[in-house]
Amino acid sequence: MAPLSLSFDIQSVAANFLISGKISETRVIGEGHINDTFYLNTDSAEEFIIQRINHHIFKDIAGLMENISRVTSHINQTSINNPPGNSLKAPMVVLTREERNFFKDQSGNYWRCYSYIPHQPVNRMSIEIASEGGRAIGRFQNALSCLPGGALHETIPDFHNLRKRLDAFNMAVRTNKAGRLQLSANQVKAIAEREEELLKIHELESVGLIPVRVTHNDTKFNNILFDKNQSAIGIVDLDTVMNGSVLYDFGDAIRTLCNTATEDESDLSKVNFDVVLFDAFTRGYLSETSGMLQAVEIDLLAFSCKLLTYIMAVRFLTDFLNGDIYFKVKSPMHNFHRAANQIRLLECMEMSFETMESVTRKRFCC
Ligand code: GN1
Ligand code: MG
Repeated sequence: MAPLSLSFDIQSVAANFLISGKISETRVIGEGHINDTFYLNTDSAEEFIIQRINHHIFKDIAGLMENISRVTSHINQTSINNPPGNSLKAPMVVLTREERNFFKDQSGNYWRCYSYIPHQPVNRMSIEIASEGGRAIGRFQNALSCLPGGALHETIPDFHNLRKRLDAFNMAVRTNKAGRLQLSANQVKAIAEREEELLKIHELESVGLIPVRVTHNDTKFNNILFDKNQSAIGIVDLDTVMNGSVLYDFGDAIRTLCNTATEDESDLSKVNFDVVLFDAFTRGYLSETSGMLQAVEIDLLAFSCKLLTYIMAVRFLTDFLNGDIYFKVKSPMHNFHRAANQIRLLECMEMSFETMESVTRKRFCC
């Protein structure tokens, strides 16, 4: 995959899509670790997103785009029928001039185009935004519970399979490809110590005790879009929408929302777990989903936050040990810092765990 610094002629890429009007602005946006994202404006003020999809990670682009077309149409259709204040948009796929939902260029890059959802960046987190975010994830899962048309493609097999993630991690430790094992001794130990405990959801899942639903699977809080009134209006980054458990969506949203530092922060004294935001998000989430969730799911919500944080520590450290072959990095220690950050966050969650469980197990109904 060519790095983003290798500049693309986005105007030429855009010419392949059904974009009316002349392009007046293009710029790189987004903080994703996998795809490359560009914003486009036109002289008719119609705004678009163009993305280069990382086909080394998403190996079945046609299947992926079929999923996305189905999911975005369904979410937008459901949204039309919802009362104002309860609607949620997904970006619409813009077709190519050949009426396909992606385009492959001569160098083998895969591109797609979306309509842009105007929104406001969240500059200051608040209880209201956290709660709105929880409602949005809940509404999204609710809407997907009646997605017509059969099973979605599995865009990344075993995406949240902790057993497989740990196998890959243990292999990375054994092979020590990048010669970085010694540097990571403390983090490797922290991961090994928690293996047995954190495999609990995987084990319940393997024997069919966790409901399989259609879920987002990458619910970083910044994948929820807000308007100027701080209402959640959209959900983006739909590449991993497929069969999964609501627990992964809940845990991943909390992992990113309640960290008092960014995921990349290397000063671990800044990393803490914000219980107030956790409470707000959980209330919002359960107000939308308590009718849909089974007892086993509610019971494991707090645990899922530890799990998702642990999975990310495992994945970042595996990539560090392998020499940074998966996540985009800005420095050689980037993945190391991310892993250490997630381990610190996990320790904070462990300290607040009783409080977290008392919040999730109250089963709020409004
Ligand atoms: C990746 O690219 P981005 O930031 O949307 C990753 C997620 C991780 C996240 C960690 C397909 O998502 O699973 O949670 O980084 N996506 C994929 O920041 O691996
Ligand atoms: Mg993503």
